[in-house]
Amino acid sequence: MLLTSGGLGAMGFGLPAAIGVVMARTDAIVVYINGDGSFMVNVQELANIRYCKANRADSYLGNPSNDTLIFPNMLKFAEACGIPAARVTKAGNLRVAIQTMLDTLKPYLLDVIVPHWEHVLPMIPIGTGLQRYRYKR
Ligand SMILES: Cc1ncc(C[n+]2csc(CCOP(=O)(O)OP(=O)(O)O)c2C)c(N)n1
Repeated sequence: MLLTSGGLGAMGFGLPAAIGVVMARTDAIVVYINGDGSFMVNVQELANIRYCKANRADSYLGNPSNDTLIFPNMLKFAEACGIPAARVTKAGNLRVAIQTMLDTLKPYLLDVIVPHWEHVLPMIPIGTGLQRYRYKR
């Protein structure tokens, strides 16, 4: 079976489409062929390939107290793109890490690991907007 977006089709189609075929046709060996530019459009789906065993309302990205279990390894993404990067897992190291980032004065990735039980604030109730958080003098 050949699945294709066709000539002049949408870049980025291939990798998610290949994942879909793997899910639908568990008996098939799926080969995904793509240009590097199109691969980059949805390259984050590589993480999805490892995630897809369960549905979750939040993402569990490994254990911050064990660097080798953190997934995906954002530092390697940055390295692959030639961008300096650092990771912070403890709140006490955050200030220095941010200062290092700001002092770098060029593209820099700071991967700040936040415990998954932290809330995403502000919570915006359905039907309202951000207006109520607007800064008032
Ligand atoms: C979403 C989207 N944006 C832009 C284009 C126009 N476009 C067609 S081919 C192409 C370059 C594709 O590069 P790559 O995936 O590396 O394949 P190559 O042809 O270089 O082997 C572009 C920008 C497109 N088809 N889809």
